[in-house]
Amino acid sequence: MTTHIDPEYQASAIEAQVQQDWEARKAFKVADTVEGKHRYILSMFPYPSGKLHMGHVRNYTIGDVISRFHRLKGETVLQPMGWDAFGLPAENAAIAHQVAPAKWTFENIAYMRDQLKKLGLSVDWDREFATCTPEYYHWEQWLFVQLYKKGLIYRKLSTVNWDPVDQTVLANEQVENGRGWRSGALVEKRDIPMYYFRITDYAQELLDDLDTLKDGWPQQVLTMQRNWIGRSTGMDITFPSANTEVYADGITVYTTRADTLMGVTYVAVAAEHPMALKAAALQAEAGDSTLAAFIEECRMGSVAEADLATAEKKGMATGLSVKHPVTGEDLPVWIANYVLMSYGSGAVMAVPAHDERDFEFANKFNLPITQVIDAKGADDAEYSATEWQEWYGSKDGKLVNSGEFDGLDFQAAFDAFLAKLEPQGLANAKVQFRLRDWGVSRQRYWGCPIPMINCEKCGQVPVPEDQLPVVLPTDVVPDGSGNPLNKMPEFYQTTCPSCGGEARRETDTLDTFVESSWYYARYASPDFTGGMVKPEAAQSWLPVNQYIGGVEHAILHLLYARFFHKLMRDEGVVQGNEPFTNLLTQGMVLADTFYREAENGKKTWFNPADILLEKDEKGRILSAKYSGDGQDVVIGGQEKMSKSKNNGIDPQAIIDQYGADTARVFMMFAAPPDQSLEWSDAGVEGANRFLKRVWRLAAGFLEQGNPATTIDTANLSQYAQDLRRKTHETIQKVGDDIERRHAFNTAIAALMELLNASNKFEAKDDNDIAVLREAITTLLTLLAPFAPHLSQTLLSQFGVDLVQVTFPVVDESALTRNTQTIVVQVNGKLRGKLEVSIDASKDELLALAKALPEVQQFLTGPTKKEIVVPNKLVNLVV
Ligand code: ANZ
Ligand code: ZN
Repeated sequence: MTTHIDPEYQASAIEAQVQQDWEARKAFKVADTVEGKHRYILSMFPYPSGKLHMGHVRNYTIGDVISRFHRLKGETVLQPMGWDAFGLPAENAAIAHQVAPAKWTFENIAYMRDQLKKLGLSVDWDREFATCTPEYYHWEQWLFVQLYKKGLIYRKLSTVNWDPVDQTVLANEQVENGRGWRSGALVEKRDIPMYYFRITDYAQELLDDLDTLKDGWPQQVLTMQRNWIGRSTGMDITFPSANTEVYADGITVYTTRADTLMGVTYVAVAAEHPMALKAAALQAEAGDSTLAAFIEECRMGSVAEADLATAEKKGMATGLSVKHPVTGEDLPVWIANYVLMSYGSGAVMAVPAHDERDFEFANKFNLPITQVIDAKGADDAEYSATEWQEWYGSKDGKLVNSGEFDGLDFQAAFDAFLAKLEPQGLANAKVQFRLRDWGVSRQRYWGCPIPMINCEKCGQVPVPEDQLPVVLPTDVVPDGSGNPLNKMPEFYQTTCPSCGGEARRETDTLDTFVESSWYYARYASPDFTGGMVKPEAAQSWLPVNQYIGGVEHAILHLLYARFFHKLMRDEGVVQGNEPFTNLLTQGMVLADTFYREAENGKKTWFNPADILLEKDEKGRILSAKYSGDGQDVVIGGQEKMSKSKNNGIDPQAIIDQYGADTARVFMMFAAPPDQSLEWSDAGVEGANRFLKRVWRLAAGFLEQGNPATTIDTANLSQYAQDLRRKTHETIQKVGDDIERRHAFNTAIAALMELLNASNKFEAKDDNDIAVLREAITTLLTLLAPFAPHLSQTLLSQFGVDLVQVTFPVVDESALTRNTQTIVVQVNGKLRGKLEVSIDASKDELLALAKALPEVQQFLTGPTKKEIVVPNKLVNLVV
């Protein structure tokens, strides 16, 4: 092995070469079926927005480090990559630049694929797919049809958030403060027919199975899922009508606080509630449209729950009344904007003394407030009918002002009211979920066509399986005026599969969360033409062993993917109950912010790349100047990299300047993966210096020839033993840090120590050379998951092929120390150190300590006390 090796590290040259080698050898290709130890590692796939950002780089580096580690461990690892390719940005780009969303998307994919390859990911690129291809969404449509036939998908006229600018329905979480998340337009309400997935049928199972994930998922994510599903046990209680001549039914409410029943002072209904509509109709007959106008007003604005809770309370009395189910007393019925039609029964029994929203409402409209729970938070805190206290809402208290029920606690009161009202048909216990069915229809072009046909005679008819996929035309440039499919008879004109008559194809497309709910399964056999997943492939690869992604997907994406796994299981497509055994949620990437503030308070943000920093000798920042004009800017502190603060750092620039290995090592070293990572130029330079030193060590060793490879362990010098021990301790630590703790930062720190120890080592004979060789090749192998290009290049000079090599094995005998370091103190002050045999006796230690010249000079008289702490220190008191 006398190939010449560059004495200095040249990242760009070696990275391109190594990547070509992987590609030529298909180094990371796996088969659809696998035997032996294997593992499926998946990082959340990217939306092809145009170019990679730092969050992507972090996400994919973490996944790659884990993948490469397990591959070193001799396992067959599937690490795939693909594209979440449908969605709004492509349409918005189309509107802005008159380019077809398909073209825009595929161009972005080509560019980003190249960027990902330059990162050096050990991905099986033969499995790549984009979700916007008919080969993929064909099977999504197939599942849709199966679920529709089973009744797990239904169509319902529903009130939705309508964004008048983006011309689309928004999910509740896309509404922020009553405005569309993208357009900022005031959201309106509309009634349109939509398809729904009956996810509520799976609510209990989605909740229960979280327990099976408790060892593999972050606690915080499990809690967020639990809260989102929101199981509550409560009671349905009926308040009979007091105006049976006009409204027979009475009002049924759902409550989780049946204990407060005697404190009900009015009943509130949603604007869409039948009683509200009846009252408006009665009034209209009398020529008054006040209620109707109010109902209309409530219909505008957001249906997002969070917004409703905080929005200004609006209300109007209906003029109708109901009877209290226990006392028979008349209670007024109000329309209130804080009551949701879609939750419970769209009506609440209002208990202003113990519910904050009712309290606010009652105070605003002068409705009575009756305290019925004595739940003092502070010992002598008094109930106030004008100012809300946190503890009013507490369940821990006894009933008061409740007649025969006084003194009961929450559970006893619940049981007592149920016992009284259930026989009269006025109450029953009920489990309720906060989770609602998932509306998936989008009035958008760039999405998966919903495989349904609307026939005037037959209604909604699923597209027959042999006519799937319904292909989305790709040469369309939307102009912003609604869904272009509605203007394309060649798309929507069809015949009814049922009666053969003229019919119209559904032009709505699916929520893009549908594609990302099952892509993980498709990767197991991405080319399969017979179904969603090839059975043997699903058997081999699923579930995903390790899933990695941002915590921003902790609720919806993960819930939908878990739901889909169960749907596919019940369809016989996959086995097992959960798609992702282990989940790692990576932290955010932060960077410094810099700005100037105009007189009117408007801030202009400057990108960190355009800022010149002046620092003192300790590295503290003294001032920051914009390179464009040399004038000062304000330092705004570290924030999440984002467009709004203009503090994004382009990963491409880092890769171009230092190479991918440096970017990877920096990212993994700067913080544990689940914590936020502060971007720093100094950190990047530090990572680069580390790699340069590794290179110099290895290149220097090779340059000297140094052929010896066999270690004669029986005849090692003390310092050679020390280096061997360091080598094997590092193997143990790095293995444990990566596999068990995902503590990549401390693994790299251990590698830095091994580098230092190797650098200090002076080989004096062949045995020493062999020990140093072992240290260097071990360092390179352990470094390979982080800096694979550098490792592969150097290892090949040692005759080792990274693609073939396995993780080094710890030699337990190398770990045992046969010497120990003993600190010697005189009167508690450090005066010397001993390097002695591990089995030195107490007397030997004392004798050796006293014999040290640097100690002797302080032993001015006979010792009064001699303290020996085994394996640690000797303290001589004079
Ligand atoms: C009386 C009561 C007294 C309530 C009290 C709360 C506190 P969770 O736990 O989230 O399921 N509610 C019921 N249906 C509603 C709707 N359609 N829109 C708005 N609010 C609704 O919430 C259940 C509680 O939310 C119910 O318990 C009801 O108010 C309200 F001191 O009933 B409660
Ligand atoms: Zn028909």
